[in-house]
Amino acid sequence: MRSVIVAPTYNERENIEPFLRAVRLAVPEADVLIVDDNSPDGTGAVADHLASEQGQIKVLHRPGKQGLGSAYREGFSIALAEGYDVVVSMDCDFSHDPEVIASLITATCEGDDAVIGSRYIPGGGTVDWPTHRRLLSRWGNRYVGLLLGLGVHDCTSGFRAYRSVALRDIDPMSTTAEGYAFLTELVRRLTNHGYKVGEVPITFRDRERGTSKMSSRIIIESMLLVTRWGISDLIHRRRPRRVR
Ligand SMILES: Nc1nc2c(ncn2[C@@H]2O[C@H](COP(=O)(O)OP(=O)(O)O)[C@@H](O)[C@H]2O)c(=O)[nH]1
Ligand SMILES: [Mg+2]
Repeated sequence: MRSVIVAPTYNERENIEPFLRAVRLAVPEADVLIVDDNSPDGTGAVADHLASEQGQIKVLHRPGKQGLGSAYREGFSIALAEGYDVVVSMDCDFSHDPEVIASLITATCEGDDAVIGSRYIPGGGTVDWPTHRRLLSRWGNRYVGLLLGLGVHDCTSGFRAYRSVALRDIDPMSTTAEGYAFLTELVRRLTNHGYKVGEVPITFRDRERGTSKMSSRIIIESMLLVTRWGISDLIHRRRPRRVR
């Protein structure tokens, strides 16, 4: 099983070195693809240096900040073209514990087409997150559950492993969302295609270094898209019933 960890970075200078070291220790056999959007703080150059020092690390340099969804689209496209069996996605700010990567990869080997590190199943949770972030994430996921009914408890967690066959089939490159909606859209496509999506409990810790890049624009985008998909699902589900 060849696996690659795709990690988008924007202004993560203080995190990138400890992150890459922790990943190497946790999953020595996995490769890493950093997708850096020309971080003004020089994250990309630090990543390049570590890549030449440690090996098994590639750095994709993009010209400027284009959003999380766009970074994953490009990162996934490279990972799929390079023939990895499993593609892992995660943040590089230690909100996602590198120690959990192995259990996500194992779950894909044991029958799940995709596995989500979930905060909202027994054993999972969030630590140190400000109340407004906690409420937004929790209620955002409840809203997704209510409208889309995907049967997944944490659709906005970016800590995941995908079997490449399933990821390729749902064509992430044809998505357009920039932020959390991108993550929800992938779950929606996976379940619509009949793929088995598992969940592994994780504890999400607020970052200790650097700052969040998520904006209210991203949150609004996410809510609007989820609402649109919910309405569209409703219409499409009703249509066949009316015909019959
Ligand atoms: N390449 C790239 N990475 C991004 C962008 N926005 C966020 N990231 C990275 O995506 C991950 C999650 O972002 P973060 O701001 O921590 O989101 P939060 O945890 O929801 O507050 C981090 O590793 C960021 O550096 C972007 O526009 N481009
Ligand atoms: Mg973060």
